[in-house]
Amino acid sequence: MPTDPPIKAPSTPAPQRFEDDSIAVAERVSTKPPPMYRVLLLNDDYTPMDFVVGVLQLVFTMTREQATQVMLQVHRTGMGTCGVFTKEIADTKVAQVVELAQEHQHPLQCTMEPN
Ligand code: TYC
Repeated sequence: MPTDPPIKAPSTPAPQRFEDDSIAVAERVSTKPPPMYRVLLLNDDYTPMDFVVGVLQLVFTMTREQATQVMLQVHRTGMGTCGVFTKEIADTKVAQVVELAQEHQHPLQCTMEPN
């Protein structure tokens, strides 16, 4: 029985030839994964614990138990990870946390860093 050829990573495609004899050559095909960003929550002395848990559930779709663990990690150590995302998603989540905190007049801070 003939064996299948090995599966290869996508490479730069062959030059495309047109009827007018012109040729289009792809410069490069990128197979790199996108850069990822870690979203961090910072501790403060004023934001209520229940509020932080609610924000983590809402913005990061955590269960109440997961959110409580992250909140306590932040409360005890000063900082904690909410998740790792592509830049656009990390930007959006940081903005959502900051907006919720401002709406409720809590000093909760959220930031992101390259992972
Ligand atoms: N330290 C806060 C308190 O004692 C709770 C808290 C937890 C605040 C996590 C911010 O990111 C935070 N009420």
